[in-house]
Amino acid sequence: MLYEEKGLFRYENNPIIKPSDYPGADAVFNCGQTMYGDTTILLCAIKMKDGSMPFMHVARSNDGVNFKFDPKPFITQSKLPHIHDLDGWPIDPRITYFPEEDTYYIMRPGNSDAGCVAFLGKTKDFETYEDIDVIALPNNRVPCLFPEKINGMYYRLDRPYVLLDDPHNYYQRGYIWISESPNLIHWGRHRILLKPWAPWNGIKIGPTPPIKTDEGWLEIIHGVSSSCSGQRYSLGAILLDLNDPTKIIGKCNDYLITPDREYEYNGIVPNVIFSCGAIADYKDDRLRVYYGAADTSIGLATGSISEIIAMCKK
Ligand code: BMA
Repeated sequence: MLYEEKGLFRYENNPIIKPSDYPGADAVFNCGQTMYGDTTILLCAIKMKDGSMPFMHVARSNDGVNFKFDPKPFITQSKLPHIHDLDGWPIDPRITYFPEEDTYYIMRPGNSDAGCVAFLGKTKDFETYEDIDVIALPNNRVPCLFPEKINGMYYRLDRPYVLLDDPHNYYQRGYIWISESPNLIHWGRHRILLKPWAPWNGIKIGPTPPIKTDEGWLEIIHGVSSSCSGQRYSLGAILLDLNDPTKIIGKCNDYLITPDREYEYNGIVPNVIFSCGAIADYKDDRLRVYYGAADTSIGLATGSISEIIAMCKK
């Protein structure tokens, strides 16, 4: 193995979900993740071999490693007229459980010829899903919501991006931004929260739904680095002030995990470890991260919440 695991450690029987687990699937993309009671829920976009548009499917597990897909897709292309045409390639759902409203909000990018917008939707039971609205203009990717209001406002993180034209490469550059809203629909006071700062994330970085801890909001982020043979997606972490999440109070200088296994190197997009969230098992001081490996299968990596926080503060 070339690259040490530095805070997130792979489950020995990875990948835990493979395309062969869903009939006709070509790839299982990066998943949203949350607890629904005692059940671990993964929301996976599945690309079919017949080339049809990916839909999002709920996979459930009682032990966190053995998952079973629901028979019907959970999110399909939106039927709402103002969303439908923007909803061309449903992927990358980010789930935030909002206890105060007993609601799971789902933010996701909407890919279309108009660019990439951001959608908000919700569910209470992972049986029925309701689209709410378009909440960001192009190009905005990886939007995600904090799990509670802070000083009376909803907060979100996202990554607007610019397309760079380079004679040798085509890539996007993106920073993490933070904004606030009184009602989840109208967002403003946009601020840059963080720019890439280390070799493992030199091109762009992107957020996942923040996890509340006594020490601050823990954020698993992805970071992209580039070389003449392509891009590499790794995971890292940052820590935000609980009362003022526009303040960064810690960040890992190194990645927590970076591609290093055959199923992370080989697939639809090689060299990718990408996550749309993380699950905190507070009693066990454990963080579970279900990640997309090479945009083809799902792996699990776990780490200690307190150790990752300590790494952020170093
Ligand atoms: C990002 C997202 C991820 C994907 C990654 C690598 O922009 O689309 O879902 O894993 O690219 O392809």
